[in-house]
Amino acid sequence: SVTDSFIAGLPKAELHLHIEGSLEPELMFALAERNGITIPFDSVEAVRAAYDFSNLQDFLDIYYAGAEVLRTAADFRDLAVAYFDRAVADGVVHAEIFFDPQTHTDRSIPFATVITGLLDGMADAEARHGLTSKLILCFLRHLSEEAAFATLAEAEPWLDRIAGVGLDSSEVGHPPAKFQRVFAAAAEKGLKRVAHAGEEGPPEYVREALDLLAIDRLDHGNRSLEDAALTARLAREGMTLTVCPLSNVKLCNVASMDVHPIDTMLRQGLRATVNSDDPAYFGGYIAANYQAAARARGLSRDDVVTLARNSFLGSFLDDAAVAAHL
Ligand code: ES4
Ligand code: ZN
Repeated sequence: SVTDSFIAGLPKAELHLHIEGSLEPELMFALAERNGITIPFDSVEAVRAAYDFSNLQDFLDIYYAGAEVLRTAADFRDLAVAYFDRAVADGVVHAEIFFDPQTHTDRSIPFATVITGLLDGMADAEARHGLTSKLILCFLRHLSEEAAFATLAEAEPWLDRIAGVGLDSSEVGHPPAKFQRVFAAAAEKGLKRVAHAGEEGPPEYVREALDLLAIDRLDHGNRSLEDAALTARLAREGMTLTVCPLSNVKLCNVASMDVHPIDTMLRQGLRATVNSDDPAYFGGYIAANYQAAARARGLSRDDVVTLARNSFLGSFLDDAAVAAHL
């Protein structure tokens, strides 16, 4: 069996991490105090007790409320520094992190405040730990196409520091097709493209992400397994799936870790990776995700090494940097 120290010691890339989802309750309280904001909880324990979700929307409501304590560039830097420090302890050597600018610009926090803080945190992680990182700007799919285009326009001065665009938030009812034109515009600017699909939405949403958004990487993708032809296509095309086991169980998209499909994905030839999604909300960082999935599904050391190797193959690092990590 695979030990915790083997997993923690294995160099890995994190490819599916919402930085706002790494806001631990302790930091939430500290930032609320620093910014003179009151939050509707009496204690860290009360916050954690509220993290009991039945589905994605349940979680998103609490996640967007939690983000309200983030106000200044220093807040975003401290958030990122805390995540990177924690990730290093789990053996992460490279991280491609999502941020949700609309969650902040819709509360009148300037785009520049958000991104300068995050970039400061990224520089700090590289200086102190040698951890490399990239930023992926996510559009909130429950908002309009027009709002996504406005966000892409705001990102224009920062495009040399943004690796790609993504698509997150409430999936069902907001198919990838809604964002076809904004993804095409992002592609023309040289940005990579990823999208959450098949987390709660049907296999058809995964097909749309492939065919209409021309994604370079698929976030979650679990429901692809319901469609054998789609699964075969993902394997044939070498598409990377960023799977998030603890998230899947916490959001009730998988009944329990004992029936998580991570091993099925590997056996079907999918380039699956393991990631932490929103670790402050879902009960563990990346090593805990590897451990829980490996234990429940009986993964071998070779399987775990394959997952870590896939994380570099699926990253947006250049070929020389990927080769240096394999
Ligand atoms: C998310 Cl787990 C998940 N799914 C979709 N959107 C998200 N934003 C943050 N976490
Ligand atoms: Zn996610």
